[in-house]
Amino acid sequence: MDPTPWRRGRLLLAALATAALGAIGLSAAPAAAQEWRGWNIHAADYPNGIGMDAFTRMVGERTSNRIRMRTFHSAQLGQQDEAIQQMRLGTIDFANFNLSPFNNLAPTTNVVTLPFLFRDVGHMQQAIDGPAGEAIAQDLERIGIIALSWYDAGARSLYTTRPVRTPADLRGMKIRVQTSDLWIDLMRALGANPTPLPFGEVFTSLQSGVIDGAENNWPSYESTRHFEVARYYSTTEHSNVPEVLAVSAQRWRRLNDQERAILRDAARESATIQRRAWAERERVSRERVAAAGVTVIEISDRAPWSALMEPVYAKYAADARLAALVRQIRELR
Ligand code: GTR
Repeated sequence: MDPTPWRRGRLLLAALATAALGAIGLSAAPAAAQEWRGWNIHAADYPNGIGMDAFTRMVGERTSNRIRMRTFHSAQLGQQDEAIQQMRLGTIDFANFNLSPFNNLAPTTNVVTLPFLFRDVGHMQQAIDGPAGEAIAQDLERIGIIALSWYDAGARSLYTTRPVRTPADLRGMKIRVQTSDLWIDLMRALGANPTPLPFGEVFTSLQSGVIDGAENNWPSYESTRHFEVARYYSTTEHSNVPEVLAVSAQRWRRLNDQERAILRDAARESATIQRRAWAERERVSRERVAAAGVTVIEISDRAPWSALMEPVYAKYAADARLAALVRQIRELR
């Protein structure tokens, strides 16, 4: 039977309302709330956890809880390489990652990992908030990961069970690296014996003597308590590789423009919060390990270290696109 004129009017109004809401990116029926699972390698009180919790809170508020995010801190959802695979499959929805574990998957991440590339943290931020960040975001999107903002990770230095003052002291020492070819070659070029291991296995490997050292920033050295077993920290500051706050492309595809803008803004604001917390935590971590009696070996002359890095640049920044990016980063003032 034909709808009555009255019902026809109602149907028309409903159709118009749906079209109008559609035009501004909302759907007429209230969308079911989405539950998102987030991965974090660090504890909740680490600067990155603080940043992620700020991000999820803002997204919840700004979407009236249509997108409810929960971060599983302390690698509860697995180690880093597995988490990257899960992000690509869409079984983890968002995460904060260091960029090094992407080195073998996204070529431009090698550039920001390169040893002794950045003059200081300000220079690194300029690059990652500018040309390097744009190039890396494109590379990551190709592997199913949407970069939303960039977190600080300070400078990485060596820490060992025996004192290391010069590259010669490193000769033959087994040093843990992240799973990345660049890191393996970098450590080899310094004369060490690189040992790729997940972050969560470093403490016991140091304790049992499987490795003689590792390398990381002050907050990671301190928060993991690696300083209790590797008592020498040599301030080589060999890499300033930053981190990304990212969303799985599987999820991203299903968001409307308004939701995407909310996520991007919240991610950028969370990066400001993370960076502030980072600067503070670097200072606190350094004090804590000094108070625990760690020997800090100040490396004031980095020339003998950086001189050995030529083969790493030759291999990982040779490609024209990557070489151009390195040049562009060096020219940033
Ligand atoms: C930390 C970083 C982690 C992880 C770790 C490692 O500084 O925040 O994401 O990459 O280093 O060395 O595995």
